Amino acid sequence: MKEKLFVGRPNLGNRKSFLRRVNDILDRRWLSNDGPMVKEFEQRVADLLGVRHVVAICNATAGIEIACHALGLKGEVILPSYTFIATAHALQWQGIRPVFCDMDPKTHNIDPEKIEELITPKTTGIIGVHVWGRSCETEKIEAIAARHRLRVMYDASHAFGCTKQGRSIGTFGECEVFSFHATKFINTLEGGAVTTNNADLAEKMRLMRNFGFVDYDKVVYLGINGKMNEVSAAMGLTNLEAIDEIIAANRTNYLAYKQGLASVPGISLAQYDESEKNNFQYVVVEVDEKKCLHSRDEIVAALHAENVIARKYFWPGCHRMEPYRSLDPEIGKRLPGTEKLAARVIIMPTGQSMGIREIRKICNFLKKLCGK
Ligand code: T4K
Repeated sequence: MKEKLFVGRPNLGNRKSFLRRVNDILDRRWLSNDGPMVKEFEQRVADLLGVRHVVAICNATAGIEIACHALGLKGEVILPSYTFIATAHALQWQGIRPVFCDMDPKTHNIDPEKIEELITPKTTGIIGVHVWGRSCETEKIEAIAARHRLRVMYDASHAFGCTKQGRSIGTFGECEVFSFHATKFINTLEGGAVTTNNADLAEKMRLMRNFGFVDYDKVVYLGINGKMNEVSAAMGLTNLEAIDEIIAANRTNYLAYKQGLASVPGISLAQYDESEKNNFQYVVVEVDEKKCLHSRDEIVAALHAENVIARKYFWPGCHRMEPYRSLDPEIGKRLPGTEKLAARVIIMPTGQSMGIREIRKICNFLKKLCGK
């Protein structure tokens, strides 16, 4: 490739609409602190997901922190190790111990069968992550939580616009957290949101994202600065107007990869259930080293040499990153599914900026590289 192709190239809505909104913001001289653009963005997201409350946040990591704090999580919280490091760090940063659970290599999500054995008297909650936007097994997770009186929230960073049995992700658990980072399906430059049907929880999180202020001179909670600014909300509103185009581009790309890689020995593509709404933001290739001519790392290196900057999300798993690795050096033995899958996955470039011709070239390259 002449130019580098990246995973996470931002999807962009109509530039003129965005700039018009930015002009309005400048005219109003209202740049942050729960401004009109943020309110409009929250309402649009609520309508789209069919959820009662949306609290826009400056990024998903702060969103997870605020949600954990508002839910009163402490002690130990169970989550998958196969996630972006932010899910674990958001806990550790607040002095809560992340307890890593293995995942199911078939779904790439937390394995509910492995949760109960990790519960101790210190456990206060479970965070499921809808990896690649494919929902985790919410009924099983919530049944375990109910049995043990634990709180449940989801990291839905990947899952905006996705459904589980027709119901929008964003409406499960006590709350769910989305990321609107530049690399996400819908971006607000940087940003995130917590969604919930619980009015009290929503109100608490609204106050906590603004230092706990309830009035000009009155603070009622420990809070942080988690506010989304107006320009981010303008970007979000503009990109939401293009949501159908973005999904269509991602789906076309996913199908092109699926067709192009169908006959490559040892290479398979993680599937999206077409009976659900998906955002197709991640094209996830799995390499079976027993059947493939090359290892996952050799394939990634070969792609990089061709300017295709594929990624190894979430290698090597949170448990093998600091500080968790030093805190529990033996933990990998309890996470065989995570260790195996993290060593097999390659995320391919997709999104609006990718063309079918480029995808065909990539697939043909992989066919030549790995074909027998
Ligand atoms: N939970 C989960 C499950 C998550 O996946 C994430 C974020 C979070 C929580 C936390 O959400 P936020 O607090 O960020 O809202 C990237 C993203 O930075 C990160 O947001 C995302 N997950 C993760 C899966 O991917 P890196 O370390 O790979 O970022 P980086 O800088 O290497 O960027 C990825 C690629 O995107 C690059 O190859 C180039 C391209 N890119 C990036 C930016 C920012 C662009 O083309 N343009 C851009 O503006 O983490």
